[in-house]
Formats: sequence, structure tokens, C-alpha cells
Amino acid sequence: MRKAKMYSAFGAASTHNVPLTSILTEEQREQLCASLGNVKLSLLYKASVHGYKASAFHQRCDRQGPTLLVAYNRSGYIFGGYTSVDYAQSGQYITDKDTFIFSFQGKIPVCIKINHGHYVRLDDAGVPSFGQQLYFCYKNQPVVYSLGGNAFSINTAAMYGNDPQLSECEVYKISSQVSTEEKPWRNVLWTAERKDELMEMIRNHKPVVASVSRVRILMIGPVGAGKSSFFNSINSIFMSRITSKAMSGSAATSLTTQFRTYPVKDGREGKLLPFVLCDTMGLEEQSGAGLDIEDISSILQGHIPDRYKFNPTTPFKPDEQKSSRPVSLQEKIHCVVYVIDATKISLMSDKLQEKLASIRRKVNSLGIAQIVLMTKVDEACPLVEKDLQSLYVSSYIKLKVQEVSSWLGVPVSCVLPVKNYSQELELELNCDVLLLTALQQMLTNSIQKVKPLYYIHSLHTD
Ligand SMILES: Nc1nc2c(ncn2[C@@H]2O[C@H](COP(=O)(O)OP(=O)(O)OP(=O)(O)O)[C@@H](O)[C@H]2O)c(=O)[nH]1
Ligand SMILES: [Mg+2]
Repeated sequence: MRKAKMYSAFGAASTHNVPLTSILTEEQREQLCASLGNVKLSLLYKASVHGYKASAFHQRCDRQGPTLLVAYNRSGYIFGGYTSVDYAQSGQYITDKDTFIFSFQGKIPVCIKINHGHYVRLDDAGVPSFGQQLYFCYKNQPVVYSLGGNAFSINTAAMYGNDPQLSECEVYKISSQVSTEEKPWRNVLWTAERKDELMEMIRNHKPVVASVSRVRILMIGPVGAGKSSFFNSINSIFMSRITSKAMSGSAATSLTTQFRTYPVKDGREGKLLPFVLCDTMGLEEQSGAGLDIEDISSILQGHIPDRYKFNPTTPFKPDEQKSSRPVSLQEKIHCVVYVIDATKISLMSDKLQEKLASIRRKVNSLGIAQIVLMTKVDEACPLVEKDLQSLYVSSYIKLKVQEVSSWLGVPVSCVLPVKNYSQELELELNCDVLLLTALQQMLTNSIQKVKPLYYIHSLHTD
């Protein structure tokens, strides 16, 4: 664990001209920033210095844009809430779909979003509150008060151990930390010609080994990382319209529960393209939950059939007769793609990192090519959200690519940032160029890198 470090909030003058210091450790600060995208926190208000009075809070926090409140109670809980709408004492009821409350559970802040149809607060001169449910500095005292209600599905025992006595309450201003490189760190031609060229290269891709007609690409990654969405996105490009054949969405456990092998056609009536995207259930940190490493091993060796329903508690057992049949090279996996959500890189738990490392060791031992697909670059960086073409000038994305490359032990050149189609109704050229570039890299990286041993058996049987 990193050493705790105290931060001064630069630019925030204190009442006594002493720089305000935050209690958050560097790690906690990083975790909170990561939950909010690429942001910077500066301390505006600290109740132990400025007082627990609503007026003191408003004096320092009104009209400051998005803010994060962090409270500490006597039992050691760290919890609070985020609002993207300024405090302004307007007298209005405020709707804020981005608001959330959080509580650190171990090292990770667990966030709870506001339920649909609820106001975040009445914007009055009162104390800071969330969902007209959770009141901080209640009655101008070092106390948190839970009024009950349905705006947030709160469990006060889990959130703050049912201990309402606060030892501190801090409010941070959130500002986006957009910095750009002078020159793009990768060159991309964002043109229709480039898109056509990439599609043509993919159509005409010839796997190195003649017996392999289609490169089998296996997508592995945490729950909700965007594995199914990547297949949907590639399928959409070749179908020239948005498609959603694979179920995608957000859930606590994996939405994908079956092993699916998806061939992709070049247009509705077109020929099959020379690759198959294999979709798996998401990885979870606990053992006995999510995709199992033994199942991955069976998939890699081509033993698991399409539509096999994963059972996290019992790994796949091949039936005796079939398993004695040698598996042809065509059925094996030729490229493994680790799908990683760019917004979750710093939130990845040690257990999940360990799981990924053991998968990496297995894949390495078989000599299979490996690529990292870094998804949700739009959510990770506001600059990229505004304009996808800013991807390779965003210093933040560059940092994330370096981070993921070092903890997975994959060269930076093998980390491919993309934005999948998620809510769009129409295709978008910049998205297509990135997605196709990633697919093209997967195809060119596969097979060439495979160790001969992996194939010896297969080549004899093909
Ligand atoms: N903004 C944005 N959203 C994305 C992106 N990729 C996926 N999503 C969204 O993230 C959510 C999860 O995506 P899925 O494709 O279902 O993720 P998965 O890895 O298949 O998840 P499981 O099958 O549950 O393990 C969906 O709501 C997608 O719309 C992306 O690049 N940008
Ligand atoms: Mg899925």
C-alpha cells in the first residue's frame, strides 16, 4: 500500500491564512478522482477549520461548479457525495442525474447513483444534503442525519457504520484536468478513405497458417468492460448500421453468461469475414465467481463449444469421447484480447489484477498473441468525449495506456484505445477508424507470434 500523504489544496485560502490540508491519502484521492473521470480536487471547505455552520459552508462552496463532499466519522468511515450542480441558494429543487453518494469499503469507494425521478436537493441556505435523505452538518453540528427516503438505496450500516458523529467534513471543488500533448503520440488518419482501406485490409486478411481460415479472437475482461459491445460495434461497421446482437449493458455480475463465437458477415448478404470474435463472461475478483481460469484454458485449446453456459462454481468438463478427439488449429484461439475499461484502471482491485496475471501466464505459456483493448475512452477523458480525434493528444489517455501496459506487462504498442458504440443510433467515422484499427492489429498480431509447440499437435491433425 502506498504511503499516506497529506495534500494542500492549492489556491484555497484558509480563514487563518494557513493552507488547508486534506485528510484523504493520496490513494483515496486517486480512487475518488477515478470515479469522477479525469479530474482534479481542490479543497474549498473544511468543517473543523471553517465551522459546521451552513452559512460557513455556503460562503466557501456556493457557485463553485461540481463538488465532492467527504465526511469522516469517529468509527473511521469515509463517505460522502458528489453533485455536478453548483450550490447557489436559488430556492429551486435541483435535478442532477450525475449525483452519487459513496463510502470507502476497504480501499475502494463504492458509489450509489441517485434513483431516477428524485431531486438531489432543495437549493436553499441549509446544510449540504443528498436526495433530501442524507444531511451533513445537520443542525450545524458535526453530525450526519439520514432521514430515510428512496432517492438513494442506502444502507447506513454499510455506509457509515450507523455512527452519525462526524470528526471532519470536507468539500472539494472538482475541475477537469485536461492537458494535451503538443504532437499526437500516435498518428491516425480520420478519413473515410482510411476507413475503407482498413475494411479492405481486414476483408483480405490471410492467416499465416493455411489451415486457419478465420482468426479466432478471444475477449477476456472484467464485468462490464465492453467485450460484447466491441463485437456489436465491429458487426455494426460491417453491417453499415448499428446492431446489438450480443446483449450488452450494466449489471453487478456478468450479463454475458454463455461462451459465444461470433462470425461476422461483410454486409447482410456478404461473405464471412476472416475472423471470429469469441465473447466470454466477465471476470470477477472473488474465486468461484465470474469466468474461471480453467474455463479460459479450455477455451484457448478449443475445447469449449459455442453457447456453452458457464458455471462459475464448476469448470467445464469435456465429455470423454469428444476430448479424445484432437482439436484442429482452426478451433483454437489465435489472439487473446484483454478488454479493460479506461475509467476503471486505477480502481482495479489487487485480486482482479492477480487473476489477470495468472491468465496472462497461461496465455504466455501457450505463446498466443495478446492485445489490450482499452474501452470507454470517451468516459475517461472529457476532451475525448467532446472530440474523439483528441484521443492521441490527451495526456490522460496516454497515462492510462502506459499504466495498463505496465501492470499487464504488454508493450504500449499493443494497447489499443477505442470507443465502442453504446448509445448511438448511427455510425460515426472517427469511432469506426479506431475500432477497425484495433481489429486490424489483432489480425496482424495473431498467429505470427504463436510458439510452434502450440501448433505441433494441431498441424498434424489439420
Ligand atoms: N461510453 C461508452 N460506453 C461503453 C463503451 N463500451 C461499452 N460501453 C457500455 O458499457 C456497458 C457494459 O458493456 P458490455 O459490452 O455489456 O460489457 P461486457 O464486457 O460484455 O460485460 P459482461 O458481459 O457483463 O461481462 C454497456 O452499457 C455499454 O453500452 C465505450 O467504449 N464507451
Ligand atoms: Mg458481455
